Amino acid sequence: MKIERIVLRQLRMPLVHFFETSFSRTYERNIIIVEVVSEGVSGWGEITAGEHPFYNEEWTAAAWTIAHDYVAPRVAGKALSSAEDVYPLTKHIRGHNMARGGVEAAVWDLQARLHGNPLWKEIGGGARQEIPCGVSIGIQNSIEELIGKIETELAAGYQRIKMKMKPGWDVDVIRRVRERFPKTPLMADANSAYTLGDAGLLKQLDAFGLTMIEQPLAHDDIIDHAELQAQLVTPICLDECIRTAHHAEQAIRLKAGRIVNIKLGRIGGFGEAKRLHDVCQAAGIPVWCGGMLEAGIGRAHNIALATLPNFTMPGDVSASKRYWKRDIIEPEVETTAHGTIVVRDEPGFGYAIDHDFMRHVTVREETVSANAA
Ligand code: OSB
Ligand code: MG
Repeated sequence: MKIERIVLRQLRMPLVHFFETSFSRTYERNIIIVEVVSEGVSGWGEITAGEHPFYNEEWTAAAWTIAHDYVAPRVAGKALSSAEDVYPLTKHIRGHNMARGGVEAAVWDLQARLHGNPLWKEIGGGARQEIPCGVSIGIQNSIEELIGKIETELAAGYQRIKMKMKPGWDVDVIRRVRERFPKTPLMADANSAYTLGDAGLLKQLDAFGLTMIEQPLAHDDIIDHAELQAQLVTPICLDECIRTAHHAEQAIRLKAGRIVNIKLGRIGGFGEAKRLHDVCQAAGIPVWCGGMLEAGIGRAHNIALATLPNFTMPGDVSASKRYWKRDIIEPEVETTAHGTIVVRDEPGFGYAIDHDFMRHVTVREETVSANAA
């Protein structure tokens, strides 16, 4: 598989509703799409970095530079024996897993198409034909609005509700939601907004029977999470602080959490995501697939990932229409009335790209070609 060229496109797509986390409010996404070409076939990936370096160190503008100046030149022109080769080829770029992972995932999609396989089969998935779905609901302007949104999503069939939390939008909000929805599987995601000094406040959440609390402490911390987990009944789920399979080994050794959120971009692509999946499975730690407000290509990649066997909990991957008036794929990602997404069997990521619409939302495009020399 010789990679002849890599095309980067930056898309600008407004969200149907703002999405607020403990670190910022997003109205519009600036997403980088990666196209890798070999033998006249294109594979597609999505770089999942946010617009600002607040979730992790990556953001659109920097991810473009890293992908264009560092990742693409290390992959273009290479004769790869497998998509597995991409992760080691770019490993000496420190951090920037999303920029690396967007290119890596595109090469997996290309390999699947060259083999005539659906992506889920190419990565060794296929443990389920339907993936269970939850939703992630951002911080709202009022508790009433949050409750209204939860009602809508439960009526649509989603299997669990994740609420974003931050200091000032935590115990009282979650108590109200639990009172209104006594039986619903609920969880909360703090995106690193607390410290160990807040253990007393976080312990109050044990009263609400949450399925888990996600990344309460610093984005790069494992040790304090272990101390907090020892004090909590509620399981901790780790997101930001797990960037490699090795981090998960360390977190498991220290008992820093009982569940792991796997995000394809945060972990640098399918190769390391599979290794992370396997480390967790061997330790009896369930995983689920997180999201980064992806457009259709990233969404479809998440669906493929969530067919690996240890993705036993509902993830954050949900219908396109929750984010976009119009998605860049056809059909859009849709959910069943029982809150699942049916996995598709077409080669590659399983959906068609709406090229006209993608062109319409493209604000920047550059090609990195294999150097003839
Ligand atoms: O922490 O899981 C997170 C969105 C942006 C940044 C971080 C996170 C999220 C989500 C949304 O929770 C997941 C989604 O619906 O795509
Ligand atoms: Mg999270």
